Amino acid sequence: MIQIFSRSDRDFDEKLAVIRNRGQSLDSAVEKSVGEILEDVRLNGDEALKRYTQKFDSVDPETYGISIDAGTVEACRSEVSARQYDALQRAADSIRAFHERQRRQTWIEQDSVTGNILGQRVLPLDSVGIYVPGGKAAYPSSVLMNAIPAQVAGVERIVMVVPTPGGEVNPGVMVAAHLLGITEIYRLGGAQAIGALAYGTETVAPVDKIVGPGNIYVATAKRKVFGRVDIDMIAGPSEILIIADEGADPRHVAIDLLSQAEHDEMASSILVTNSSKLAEKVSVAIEEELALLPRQAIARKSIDDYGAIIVAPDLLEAARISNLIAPEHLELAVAEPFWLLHTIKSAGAIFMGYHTSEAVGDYVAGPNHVLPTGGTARFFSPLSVDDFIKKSSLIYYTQAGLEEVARDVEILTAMEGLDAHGRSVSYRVGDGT
Ligand code: HSO
Ligand code: ZN
Repeated sequence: MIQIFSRSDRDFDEKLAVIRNRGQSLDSAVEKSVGEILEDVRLNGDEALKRYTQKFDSVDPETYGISIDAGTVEACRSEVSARQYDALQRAADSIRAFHERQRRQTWIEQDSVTGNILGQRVLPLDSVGIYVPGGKAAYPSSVLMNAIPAQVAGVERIVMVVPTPGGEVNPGVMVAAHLLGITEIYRLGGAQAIGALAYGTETVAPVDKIVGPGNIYVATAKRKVFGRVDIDMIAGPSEILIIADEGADPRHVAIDLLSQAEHDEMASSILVTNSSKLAEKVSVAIEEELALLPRQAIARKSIDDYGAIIVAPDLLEAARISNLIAPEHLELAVAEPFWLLHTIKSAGAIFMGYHTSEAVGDYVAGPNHVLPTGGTARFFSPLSVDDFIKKSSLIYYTQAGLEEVARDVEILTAMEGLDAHGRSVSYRVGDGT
């Protein structure tokens, strides 16, 4: 059963801390083995990749090779129905349309008095690697969400790595890649895949940035190669928080909570409501709905360990609790969601009104479903086109412009004892001796 508690409970803070701190322990054994794998890949390239892929994924390198060729990808088309393909295509179109709005422009401005020019140039990264998990979290929708913003940014080389346990490819993932025109795909997973993308091997040329979710080995490897390459955020266990008033349908709320719980045993699903009647009804509906789910075991564990219904005195207090958690997904299932929105400070994506289930955002609405987890919405944002660009500052000074600032530069350089800095300006304005 999901636990129900109240804002006024004496142990409220402790109960919330269990949810907020889940999945934060660092595992030194994982750290060590990831470090060794990365070093091995850096030194031994393809040979190390083949060894690890055989060991962890049972893929015989002689039979399969490291690359997934066009023929294999093409063959997956027949395993995906026309309806599935069309739905993926429509999702891709709306994701692209949304991300088009995020594009940033280069700007450049000239001062009308001095003639100085200042600006900021925006260029796409040259190359990006997308990690796609194998196993239970292999989602075609995540291929779209990771790759489309990179394409909109103008990234030329998008590489996909995906583990293929036993040599089996995931047709949905392959078709999503095919639909986007991604052709450079490798059968690689785990820390070795991250090593290949960061350092490069004989077969895999290195990339500038690695994005995409993965297990603890992948997350640890991404953290370790950060600095040599860029990475997106480190994905942790995900969460949904729903603020609902007495007008919300308890069954809708229950199913939405379960839609996050079925992802992962470590996922957290929280309802905060000002109605104790709703709290009771949702708790009952969760049990009924749980019984219907194929992924019942995962969802049950998530609900029992990290699920909660919190009864708050009013919606403003509910918003305060939500801000403490800074959830990845926040639903405002209330009569006036746009009014409540003003009280929300931190949340990855905000789903408003009684009709907006998180699932529409996971798939078809257009905004990205790669969102900050584990309270990091306090400072991280959803994956976006911004993640795939770099900016350069542009500075052009005229003689008159330089004369105007020369004195200040001289004073500041003297303050820091950096004479060559000072003289680089003095000489140009004729003060040099
Ligand atoms: N809700 C997930 C994304 C996803 N849902 C993919 C379905 N497929 C992110 O927490
Ligand atoms: Zn989801």
